[in-house]
Amino acid sequence: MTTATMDSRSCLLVVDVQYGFMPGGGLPVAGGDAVVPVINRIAPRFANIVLTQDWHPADHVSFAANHPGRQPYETIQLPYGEQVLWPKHCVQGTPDAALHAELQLARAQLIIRKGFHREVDSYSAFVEADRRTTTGLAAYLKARGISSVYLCGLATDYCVNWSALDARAEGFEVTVIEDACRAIDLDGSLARAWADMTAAGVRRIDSLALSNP
Ligand code: VGL
Ligand code: ZN
Repeated sequence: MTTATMDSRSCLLVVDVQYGFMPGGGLPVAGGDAVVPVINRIAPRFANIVLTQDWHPADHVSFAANHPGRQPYETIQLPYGEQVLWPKHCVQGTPDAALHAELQLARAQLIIRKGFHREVDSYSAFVEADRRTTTGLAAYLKARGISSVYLCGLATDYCVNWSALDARAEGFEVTVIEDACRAIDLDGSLARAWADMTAAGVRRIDSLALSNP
C-alpha cells in the first residue's frame, strides 16, 4: 500500500530526535540513532514537517537529581499525578538538547519546544502533563489546514505515544511510523502504549509504505 502524503493537509511530526535520547545521551534510548536515516528517507514525502525538542531547565521537576534520595526511573506523585523521575536530559542550550546533526530536515517549518516549565513535564507535543497547559501546536496545525499527522522519533512509548493520543483527541487523523521510532520500554510501557494508541484509532505503519512511490 502506498500512502500519498505530499499534500498540504498532512504533516510529519518529528519527535525529540536529540542527542539526549541517543546512546551516550542523558536519557539514552536503545537504537535511538537508528531513526535518523529512516526519517531522512521519508521526510521528502511530506509537504509539511514540524519538529519537537525536549527543552528542560536544569532544575526541572522530572529530573531525579532534583529530588534528594530518589533514583532515576522511580515514580513520584506530583500535583498533576504520577511522574517518572528521569536522569537529567535535554537541558536548555546544552549539546544534549541539540537536534541530531544528521537529520536532513532543512524544509521543516516549525520547531516546538516543550518541558520548559520547571514544575510540569511535557511528553506530549500538544498538552503538558498537567493536562491543561497547551503548547499551541494543535491551533497552529489547524490554522494551517492540516488534518493528518504522521509521527516518528523518540520515544515510542512516551513522547510519541502521548503526542499521538493528544493529536487524536484534537481530532486529527494520526499515523505512527513504527520503524521510525524507538522505545524506552519501562515496565511494559511499550505494549501499553500500542494498546492505548490502537484503541484511540491511531494507525500504525512501516516507513516502506511511504518511501515506495
Ligand atoms: C521523553 C521522557 C522524558 C521522550 C522526554 O522524548 O519520550 N521521555 N522526556
Ligand atoms: Zn524530558
